[in-house]
Amino acid sequence: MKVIQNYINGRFVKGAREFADINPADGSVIAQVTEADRAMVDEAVAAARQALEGEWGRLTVPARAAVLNKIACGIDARFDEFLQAEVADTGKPVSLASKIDVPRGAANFRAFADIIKTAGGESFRTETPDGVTALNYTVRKPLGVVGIITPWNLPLLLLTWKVAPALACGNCVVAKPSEETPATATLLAEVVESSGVPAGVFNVVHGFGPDSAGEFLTTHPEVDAITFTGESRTGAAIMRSVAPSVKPVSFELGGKNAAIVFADCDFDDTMKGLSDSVFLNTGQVCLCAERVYVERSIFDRFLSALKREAENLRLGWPMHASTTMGPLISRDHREKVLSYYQLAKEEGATTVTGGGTPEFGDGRDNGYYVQPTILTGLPESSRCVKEEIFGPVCHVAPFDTEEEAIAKSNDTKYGLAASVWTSNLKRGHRVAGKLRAGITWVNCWFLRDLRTPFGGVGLSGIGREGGMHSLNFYSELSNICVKL
Ligand code: NAD
Ligand code: 6OD
Repeated sequence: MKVIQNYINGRFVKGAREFADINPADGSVIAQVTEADRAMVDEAVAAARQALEGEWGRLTVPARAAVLNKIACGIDARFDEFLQAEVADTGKPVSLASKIDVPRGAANFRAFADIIKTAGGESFRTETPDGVTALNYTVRKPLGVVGIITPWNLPLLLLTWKVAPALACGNCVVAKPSEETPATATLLAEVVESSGVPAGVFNVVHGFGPDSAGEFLTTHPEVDAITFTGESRTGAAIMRSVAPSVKPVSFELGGKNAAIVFADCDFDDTMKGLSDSVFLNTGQVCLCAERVYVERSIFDRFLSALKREAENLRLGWPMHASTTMGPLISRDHREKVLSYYQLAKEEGATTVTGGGTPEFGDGRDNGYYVQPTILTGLPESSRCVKEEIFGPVCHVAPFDTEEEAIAKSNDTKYGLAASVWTSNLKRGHRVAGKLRAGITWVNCWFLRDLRTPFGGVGLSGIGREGGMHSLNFYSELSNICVKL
């Protein structure tokens, strides 16, 4: 049986305990993962701190950018290994992982290599009333040791989204990937090592959250900052852990995203985009739409078309090229999603399609598949309309006026993403400007430019990453004031 190891201070090391890495498509064990205990997390943090003082700390910005580009090439060179590991761990269709997850893993390193090379600073010439003149200018310094905690839905993409800017800014990193999807983090460690990154700069510790590697890392006094992507509730727990040492945090958390569909939309394009926004990655993208508001005049036509889209999804083995929807990540997560399917019925929903589990008559029956599901008829106050489900499911409701659609979309404690579908671009701009979300797409979804700010409002997070926003989180900006 394959063993997935930790990577600490430039060595691949086993922990005292092991846990199973499960293939969600059929429940089989892919590998054993060795869990880092507290002493191993301590060792990783100490190695990272020491590496700050060594060769890494002395590298120039162009040299660091060159290392990042080398890591990107290293991912490209082992594309198939990353692809197979990611698909096996997550159960996502190979067509999706080969288009988004693995290429983005490499693209994140290339993007931040470019961004750090071209980033300028601020400067001000100061003139006081009593005739003193000074020049102020900013310099960027690394934060130090950055703890990175990531989830299972886009494991490589979301890890590299944080590792790349952290390294670009000259930090050293200890990363704790999700216990559900450990494989590509250790593969990334192999690539980082072969790219000539000194020992201790990049470390991977495997394990769980509470009372395991996640908590050991977030409570560690020698970690200078925490960047976390995951559930809002976990973000709150981590906030409590870091509070005593007042560390900077960047939190990318959950969502209950709305889509607004106007009657004047390009119906076919909207249907394709909207269907992706609900069902892509089995609905396990933080940006997925779980609340869809449709202008009443096209409501029935829209519902029938979305039902057809859902029923045309091909639930299959993840490595088959024709598969368009894989399983959920785990047995526990399937129980959670199915409990919402049941709750919807109890809350009075009409289940337009789905609502249960598929039957295959083969090994997939031991996996964690659920049917893509469309609900309608729920009051806005119901739990299924208010709480993040994180599965292939949405609630569709009609609206009569633009104001009503905006008010309903904004009636949430979350605020990560939204989308607006209309051929009237004036309205698209207007509505997008009124939605309370970190990103609003008009006539598209999950179209990402890595230079743009990414993050959420309310329960969806704290701070922004992306482009210069990442540099601002992963570095300390210092002002130098020189009297002239
Ligand atoms: P999760 O919060 O359960 O776990 C995320 C990570 O945190 C894992 O590595 C886990 O081991 C670790 N963890 C859990 N408890 C911890 C603790 N007390 N201390 C330290 N670490 C701890 O999230 P998940 O189930 O892996 O991911 C799904 C969630 O992530 C959804 O809510 C989704 O919306 C959210 N998400 C948000 C974004 C975003 O960019 N806003 C992106 C992807 C996923
Ligand atoms: O595309 C990205 O860069 C990004 N951060 C996506 C997040 C998706 C959440 O599940």
